[in-house]
Amino acid sequence: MSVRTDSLDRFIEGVKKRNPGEPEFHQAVYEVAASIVPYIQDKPVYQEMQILERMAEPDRAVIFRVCWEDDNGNIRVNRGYRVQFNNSIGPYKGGIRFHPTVTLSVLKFLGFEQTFKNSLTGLPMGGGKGGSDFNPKGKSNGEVMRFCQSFMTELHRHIGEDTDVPAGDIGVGAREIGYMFGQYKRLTNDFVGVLTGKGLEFGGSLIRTEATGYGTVYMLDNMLQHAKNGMDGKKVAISGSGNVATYAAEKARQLGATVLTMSDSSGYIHDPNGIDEDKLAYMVDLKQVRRGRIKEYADEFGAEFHEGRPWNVPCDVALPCATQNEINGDDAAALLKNGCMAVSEGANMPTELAGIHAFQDAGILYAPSKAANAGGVAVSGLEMSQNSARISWKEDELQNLLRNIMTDIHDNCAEYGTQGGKVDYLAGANIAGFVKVADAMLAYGVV
Ligand code: NDP
Ligand code: 2IT
Repeated sequence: MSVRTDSLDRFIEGVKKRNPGEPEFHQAVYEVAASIVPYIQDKPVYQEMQILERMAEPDRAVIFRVCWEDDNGNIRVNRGYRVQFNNSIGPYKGGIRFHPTVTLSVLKFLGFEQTFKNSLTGLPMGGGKGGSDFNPKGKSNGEVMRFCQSFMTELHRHIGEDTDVPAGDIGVGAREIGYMFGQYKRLTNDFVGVLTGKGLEFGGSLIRTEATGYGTVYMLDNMLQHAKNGMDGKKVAISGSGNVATYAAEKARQLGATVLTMSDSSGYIHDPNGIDEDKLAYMVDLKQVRRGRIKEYADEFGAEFHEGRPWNVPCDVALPCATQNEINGDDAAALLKNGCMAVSEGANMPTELAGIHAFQDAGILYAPSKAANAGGVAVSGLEMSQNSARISWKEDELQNLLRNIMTDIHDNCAEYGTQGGKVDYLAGANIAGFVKVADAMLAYGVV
């Protein structure tokens, strides 16, 4: 045990030294290394070939200036990034985030996580992530379009259907993907599947919009079934009210659960009667179309609105679907005290280490993001296949593929993570994701 702790500490010290001032990246690497260092203890080839050390180093990170003009004629300057983390098992693949909190550290954590997640899907995709500190809130359509065009004017040199295929993430949805795809096509004169999450008219895939949220609930359902339990009658607390939260809420309700909460960056609503189909449609119009604040939901339906996060609301299941580090140790303690028995992470790295330890110590079902939210990128992978073949698959085929991929991910995590009759889904996801990438890297020699 102490040998393992020593080598984990040494490894993390090295990562911190080489990547100063990048706390989110350190956190993500620690979370993975805590599973992988013990796993490779008796597998010297991974150690001799420095596989984990190489996996913690991105292939490259491109950083660029993005200039654009606002509606008042002012020149604005933002910073753009693309972190191409690892392409051992396929082209770099991962979303683009537009949010004022975007830094190199945030995108490196996301790109690192994406490499393991994409490996778990079983599809040939490497890991990458990009974005900008641009804040889309309060911007006009014209401003968002001009920003997206300027962003793509630089990004297009670095991506390609067989090189790097970005998609959406926080602040980047169908509208932004449309503007970026239009600019890529205009610059290169190529109509190819260089982005996923496209509109259905120009190469998008059915169910890509729903896939992340649905997949998060399928992962939950699979864990519950594995534990001889089920979704029916479960009370669910969800954070976020964007793409992932919306379709997690929809699928949870379809499988018989009651969704009590949703949130945005201003606070959360608590609806004890449950967010039904009509109320969810109202939420979509409020948050995705009108881009308003969530308190309006509470005013419309007589629900409660509170500032802060929803984790003090008693629930059986928590689905964090907003952003990173939104469940700290105290939030986890509050969830456990109120009887929460399962967590499935729609957002990337939403639980701080103290929260993860609390869930693990309590022995509840805990699906880490790299497994639980992999449905989105999995359907992105299917969009790439459809684009390459220049065909569109039917909805029921895609629904089945998504369901089956999530079941395979569950079973793979359970296979690698079962110890003493209990499944450690975090260790299982980390190890299952690692092995495929690591073995590909071994095959390539020292590169
Ligand atoms: P959206 O932009 O559609 O929605 C984000 C939601 O989270 C909004 O409700 C937003 O509130 C809230 N939010 C964002 N930042 C914060 C913050 N700092 N504090 C509190 N609330 C915040 O993004 P997505 O739904 O696409 O992404 C949500 C999470 O899921 C992210 O972690 C993302 O990386 C992850 N993810 C997304 C995938 C996808 O396919 N889109 C795939 C896999 C993971 P407000 O409206 O006030 O900004
Ligand atoms: O975090 C993620 O997996 C995403 N934002 C989706 C990435 C993708 O390429 O579909």
